[in-house]
Amino acid sequence: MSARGVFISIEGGEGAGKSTVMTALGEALAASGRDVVPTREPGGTPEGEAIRSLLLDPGNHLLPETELLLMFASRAQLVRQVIAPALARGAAVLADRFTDASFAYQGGGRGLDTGCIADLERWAAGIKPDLTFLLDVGVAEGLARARSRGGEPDRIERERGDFFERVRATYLARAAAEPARFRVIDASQPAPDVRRAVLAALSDWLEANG
Ligand code: Z5A
Repeated sequence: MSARGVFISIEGGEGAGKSTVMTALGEALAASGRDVVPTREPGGTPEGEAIRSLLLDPGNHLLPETELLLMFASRAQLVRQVIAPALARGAAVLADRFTDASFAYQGGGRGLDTGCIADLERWAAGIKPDLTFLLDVGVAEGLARARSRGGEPDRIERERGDFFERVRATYLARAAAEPARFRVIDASQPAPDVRRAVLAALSDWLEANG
């Protein structure tokens, strides 16, 4: 665990319900008197948001390597400008995605070399979450939820189902390899049940670590 604030990330595939869970965790941490700093990736800084537009614009034809480097470019800004200062002053940082997403999407989904991603993780991010919630839902169900929101799918949402199956499998493999950090939540449950499961896991974790 970090020596100062707490760093919590929320991960999952399309339509897993990260937004709902971010809100629930933020409210619970604020109610316990913590200064809560929510972030999102790619994005979270003015420069990172510009990189996000580049990454998600369906009109751009990015190579997998370019995509990976842009994810880490956004993350390098976010860590240094927002996350590290917040942790240093004792805040609880709630990250809507962090490095696990690069392993899942660019490693699992695109097939890029995991060793290169691990090198970037060490060099460009240099920090890992203390606790990671993986919201796990079947690909078809997650995509249906995401599509029910309407709007045009972004560049990555246009990928085929097998891409998202590899993303999901990579997330689950990472969670199995690091059980102390990950809490896998069954996100196919109704939203109030997901919320309850996440808050119970947070409370247990804070009792043991907080
Ligand atoms: N990406 C990457 O490739 N590599 C990286 O390193 C990083 C990211 C950091 C943008 O991320 C894209 O960048 C993303 C991964 C990639 N790719 N795609 N595609 P993002 O996090 O900003 O976007 P997203 O993953 O597309 O978010 P999302 O689809 O909005 O997912 P969500 O936040 O988990 O979903 P939600 O908005 O909370 O819920 C979706 C809908 O389902 C909504 O209508 C809810 O009301 C509904 N919902 C939520 N929970 C439930 C339950 N339990 N039951 C029924 N319905 C529910």
